[in-house]
Amino acid sequence: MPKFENYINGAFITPNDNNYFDNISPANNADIIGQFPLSSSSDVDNAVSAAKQSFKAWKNMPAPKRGDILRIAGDIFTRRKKELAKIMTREMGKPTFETEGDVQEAIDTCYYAASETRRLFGQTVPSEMNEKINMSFRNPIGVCGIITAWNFPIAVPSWKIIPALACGNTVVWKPSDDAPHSGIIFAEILEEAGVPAGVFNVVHGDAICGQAIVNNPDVALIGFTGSTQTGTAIAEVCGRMNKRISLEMGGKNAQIIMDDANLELAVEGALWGAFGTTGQRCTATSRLIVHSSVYDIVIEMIEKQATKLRLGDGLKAETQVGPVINKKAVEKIMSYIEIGKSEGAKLVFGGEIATGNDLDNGNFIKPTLFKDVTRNMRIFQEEIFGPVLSVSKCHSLDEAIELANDCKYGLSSSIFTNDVRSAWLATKELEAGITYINAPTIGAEAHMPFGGVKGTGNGHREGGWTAFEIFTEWKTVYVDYSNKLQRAQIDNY
Ligand code: UN1
Repeated sequence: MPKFENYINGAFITPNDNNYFDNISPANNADIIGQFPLSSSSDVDNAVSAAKQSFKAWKNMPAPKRGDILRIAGDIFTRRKKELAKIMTREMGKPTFETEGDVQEAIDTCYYAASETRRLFGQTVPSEMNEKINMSFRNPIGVCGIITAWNFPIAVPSWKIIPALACGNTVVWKPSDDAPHSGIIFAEILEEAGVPAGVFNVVHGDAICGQAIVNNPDVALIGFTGSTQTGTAIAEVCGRMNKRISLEMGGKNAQIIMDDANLELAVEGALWGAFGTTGQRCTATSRLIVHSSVYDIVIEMIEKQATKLRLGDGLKAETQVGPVINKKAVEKIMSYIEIGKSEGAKLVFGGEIATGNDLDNGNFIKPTLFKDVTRNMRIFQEEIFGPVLSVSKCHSLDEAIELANDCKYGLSSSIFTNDVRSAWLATKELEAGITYINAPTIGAEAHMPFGGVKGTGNGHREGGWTAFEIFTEWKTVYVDYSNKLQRAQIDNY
């Protein structure tokens, strides 16, 4: 059985306590991918101290030179895209066409960040006084602790790690224990690209390891993607320790279908939004809000196509929907299906574990649709993170928007309509960080702000330029060349 190690200070090394966990394939639980370190806080301390020591040299490297390294990382991700996609699929399940897209997002992020290192805008503004210059620069923050989920094992970590490095920070990353192999390849790629030893470190493990990163006083910033419960707990610690924190948490994203929509397109969007990645995206469509005059036909159209979706091992070319991540997820999703039934929602299709042939050894749940879901039901309100779509009826645009907003999360949203006014009213009123018009709730691009309002985030946006706001802080500089003491506010007026 292959054994993998932490990546600390430029080398793959054994965890201090010599403890490891098995990485199990969700498509076939008999397939053990390898053993990965179950790190303790002493491993985290070593990684943080390497990151701390390498910070000065890295921050002092001219930003465009750091960008050159990240551009090469993009080239290596490109070269290894297919190989890496297979590794990701084997450990987290989604089909290879999706994992290839996942790697592509990291490639886009590397090239985007590399070009931003030639800008990293500051400001130059007039002074109140003569012969004085006012300007501001962006400085890196220090050691960044990055903690991520398994559903986008390369893309989402890249949204944090690559801009953090571009800005001159050093990084300690804990990948999810459901997708650790992807973390190994990420380290190999950054090493080959020329990221110096200690600048980027990977520590594998469970919550103990994550907590050690959050609690380490030398970690100045935490970037987290995961559940609202964990993110909120991390934020409490960071609040006490005065650390910067950027959170990407849960979602319960709604797609609205109006009576004037292109229904074929809207249904295609709903299928991809709800059952792509087996519903395991923060941006997944988990609520569909359909105008009463097209409600029955839309459900019929979805049923016809969803029941034909081919479930299976994501490594097989014909697979459209992969497994869910682990047995705990199966239990959680199945319990929500029971909750939906007991709340009085009508199960239209799915609702059970998929069995037969290649499915018996994996974690497969049939795409599931509930109709007549009302706002007070838990399946309308709570994040399920699986292939379960809840459909609710609306009678007007106002009601649709009001239903969509009746939820504690606010990541993504979507409306299918051919009416310009409806599209713009929805854009204005939907309480979500992202709104798609005539596209599903998924499909974010690497150079645009990504994040949510309400229970989804804490005001930060990853992706695009906004990530550079997270990973820098301002240095303000005044240069007085008047050769006399000029006292602002005092001598001036
Ligand atoms: C996530 O849902 O966890 O827009 C990230 C999308 C992807 C990224 C999703 N590009 O669905």
